[in-house]
Amino acid sequence: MSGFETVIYEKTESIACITLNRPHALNAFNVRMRDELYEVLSAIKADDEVRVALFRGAGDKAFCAGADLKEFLTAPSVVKARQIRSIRDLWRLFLSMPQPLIAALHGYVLGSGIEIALYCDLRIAAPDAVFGLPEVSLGILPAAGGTQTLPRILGLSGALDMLLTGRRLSAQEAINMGMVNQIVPREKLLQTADDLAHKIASFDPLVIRNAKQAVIKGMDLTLDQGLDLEWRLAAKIRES
Ligand code: CO8
Repeated sequence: MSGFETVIYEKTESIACITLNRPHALNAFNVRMRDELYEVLSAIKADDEVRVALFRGAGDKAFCAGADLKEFLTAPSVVKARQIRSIRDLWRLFLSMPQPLIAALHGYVLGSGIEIALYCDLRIAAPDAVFGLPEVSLGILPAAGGTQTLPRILGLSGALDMLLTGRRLSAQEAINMGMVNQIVPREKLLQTADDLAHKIASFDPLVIRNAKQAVIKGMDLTLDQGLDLEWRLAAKIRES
């Protein structure tokens, strides 16, 4: 797949790599990026060869500095936005991805940027990563899932701390709060993420996909229901 303007999609063996590619605007998320990510994720989801997908940001300064605020000022009406979301709901697509997603994070990881990272299953950060949801200071609510994904990862108090104050977290705070899995020197970020992707890709993909499903779906179930789910998925694998 090629010809995208805002993302770079590369597939090497069983690893897909998606680079948010608007470095001049700190990889701000615009409508074009939404559409291109939708296309790329749809292709990855349907591609059984892909075992792991890796997200990164182009340039030195940011993974993604949030929604494109310049474009937001010229946004279509709420009705139009709702129509588009019902046709191509990128955030539900993220949530439905069967393959593990890894985010390699550096620099600014703000607004929609952190919301993309929160849909990933593993987050590796460089020491310069800065995390924040500045939406309240802009007079809006996070609308790419942040109010729902953040408490599932940070717990209630950490999520409310970030959401209500808009304060930014350093990489160290983010790892202390459980938002990132590891911090590695900037120059080792991509290699570490790639090594992790290869390690996961070396396991049986059916097992990995079902392990992910058990955990992600189980989060929304009672423990009792979760145990049933786990049993069903484990049986499916045994039978295969
Ligand atoms: N949108 C558009 N352009 C941006 C954005 C952005 N979010 N962030 C940075 N840029 C551009 C700047 O305008 C600048 O462009 P130019 O060189 O042409 O002037 C270039 O990127 C470099 O940025 P700075 O010079 O500002 O770099 P600094 O290092 O001085 O500052 C900051 C970095 C602190 C990240 C600063 O750029 C900043 O505060 N950016 C905005 C961050 C922000 O508030 N993002 C929005 C979060 S809210 C969100 O994502 C939820 C959804 C909101 C609306 C939904 C609509 C779709």
